This record gives sequence, structure tokens and C-alpha cells, in this order.
Amino acid sequence: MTIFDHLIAGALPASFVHQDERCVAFMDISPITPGHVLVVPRQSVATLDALDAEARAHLWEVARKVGVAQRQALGSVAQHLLVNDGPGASQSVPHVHIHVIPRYGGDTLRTVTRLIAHVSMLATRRRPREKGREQLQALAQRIATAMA
Ligand code: DGP
Repeated sequence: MTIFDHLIAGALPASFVHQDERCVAFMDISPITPGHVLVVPRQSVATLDALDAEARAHLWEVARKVGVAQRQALGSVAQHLLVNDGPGASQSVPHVHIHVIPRYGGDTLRTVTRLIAHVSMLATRRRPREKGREQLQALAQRIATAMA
């Protein structure tokens, strides 16, 4: 079981923006930029090639819709879609996920620094304090409303 299996099962708290029969999307606990979302298949496999083609296509389509919703709800101007596709690519959770990382303009240095820290495994990953959870939940609510 991965940590994402526990979140999907509701055994640990997560701030969801989307749920369907094949995948879920929730706020990243350690956002690179505000509104950073992870799109995760219910099928618990580590790499994209372990998913069947239909599930993989669905995952990318949901990631695209998350990007649209972030732009509508948060005023972002674009987004990174990032997959660390296996442990050798700095994947820290061995369960496929597409990062949808909104960009707001004028945020290049900070974002690229944080992206490099992330793929170098230098970023600290810790559970947010309750205040952090409230903020994640508020952002999730806005994105979920735009997705509906
Ligand atoms: P990666 O390096 O691509 O495997 O990124 C994993 C991401 O998962 C990372 O950005 C932090 C996030 N993450 C890790 N644990 C949790 C968690 O318990 N809850 C949430 N929401 N995100 C998590």
C-alpha cells in the first residue's frame, strides 16, 4: 500500500478536487506553487506504462481539466504537467501521479528553484499543520467548484 492508497481510502486526510471511478485529484501536501494538484489513478502502480492505455489517457485528460480549473479559480496563467515516472526519476511515492503545478506570471525564479529541489529530492516533505490543511482545503474547494 502506498501513502496515496491510504488517502484514496480516506484513512488519512486529503483535500480532493475531483474523484471518479478511475482516478482522484487532491492538493499536494508540499506545493511547489499555490494550488499544486496531484492526479492519481486508483490503480496502485508505480509507472505510467503499468497502466492500461485507457486509464493513462483518462489521467491526462483529468490533469488537463485541473489546469483549466486552476486558471479559472485561482487566476493562474499556465501550468506544468510533471511526472516523475519511477524511483530512478526522483519519484518519492511509488504510485503514478501527474503533478499539475500552476504558474502565475513573475514567478519563474521561485518556481524553477522549487522544481529543481523537488526533482533533486532536496525538498522537505512533511504533513502540513492544521493551518496548512485549512489553506489546502480552501484552494481545493475553489478548484473543485470550477471543475464541476
Ligand atoms: P514525487 O516526487 O513525484 O513522487 O512527488 C510526490 C508528491 O507527493 C510530493 O510533491 C509530495 C506529495 N505527498 C507526499 N505525501 C503526501 C501526503 O500524505 N498527502 C499529500 N496530499 N501529498 C503528499
